[in-house]
Amino acid sequence: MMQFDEVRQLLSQKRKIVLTNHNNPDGDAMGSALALYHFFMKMGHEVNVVVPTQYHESLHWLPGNDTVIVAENSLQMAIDLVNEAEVVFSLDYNGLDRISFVGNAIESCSAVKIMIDHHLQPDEFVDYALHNTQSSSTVELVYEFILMLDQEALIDVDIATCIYTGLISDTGRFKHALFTRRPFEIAAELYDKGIDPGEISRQIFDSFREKELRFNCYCISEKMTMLPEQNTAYITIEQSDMDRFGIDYKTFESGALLAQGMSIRGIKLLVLFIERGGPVKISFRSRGDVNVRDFANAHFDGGGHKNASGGRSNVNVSATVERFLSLLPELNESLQMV
Ligand SMILES: [Mn+2]
Repeated sequence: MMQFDEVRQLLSQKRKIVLTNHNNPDGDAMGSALALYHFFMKMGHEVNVVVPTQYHESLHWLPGNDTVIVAENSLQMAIDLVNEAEVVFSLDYNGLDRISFVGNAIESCSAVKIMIDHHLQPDEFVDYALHNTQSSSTVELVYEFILMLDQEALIDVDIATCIYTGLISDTGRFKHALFTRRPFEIAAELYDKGIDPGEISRQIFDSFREKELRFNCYCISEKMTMLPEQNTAYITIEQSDMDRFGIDYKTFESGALLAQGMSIRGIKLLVLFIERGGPVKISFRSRGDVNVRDFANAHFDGGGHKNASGGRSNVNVSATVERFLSLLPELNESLQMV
């Protein structure tokens, strides 16, 4: 592992930098990449943002979005950029299995690799890691990274806007992932840089297309099963459901639907099963001591955070639900706690 002084030294000369984030990047992943894009450009580096897959259009307004290279659309260009890079950043992910398309290139390239991330159990594929699971978001650590380089003065309204986007995305507008006071302090600093918090919040959270809102409401109304004894609900979505509403599974952003489900009074666990091409994708949200990271990790080839995790299953949706229901008693004790 490198020391931070070596990182500082490395970045004191003009470098070819590639910023990467995870599959189906969310507000934190895109906010981290684009904040650092603007920051390193201002430092005088040659910078490219390479993301593995497409992402939701509610993030397309972010400053710098035009420069983003989507590997699934421009694979050779993405791989060439990684291979030519002198420094590669891994943002908001800590395992190469989180980045299809460019994972192999990142593993084998000769660049210095730097991880900035807040997920549990990082793999060891980088030369330097700024990693803290107590951080609300990766952008929080991006902000700290800029401070560590003594470059706070370079943070302008574009950089601040990208950081604030990640902050409100991962905390659900300061509702969760708050282990410290730091997110509030950073938000105040960003406010002083001239961001428009109301407008950013609207862009991220109030940007449904009609069909998306109708689809989410349909899922809650028709596709959600309550298990009142377990304070649990689950939602199943099959390809035909998405087709009916013209929803593309590749860019479907399930965060809002999960948040709606978790707004039921007394709910402790919400599980979303989505058929999307290959394996069934599973998302878990929980409250309090219901540890969905360990549960996803033990049974569904997944992981994440204690109260927000994901996994997958190679059998169809109904067989996956059967399996989930047979395993649910494992969580009974924490589900019954008041
Ligand atoms: Mn994140």
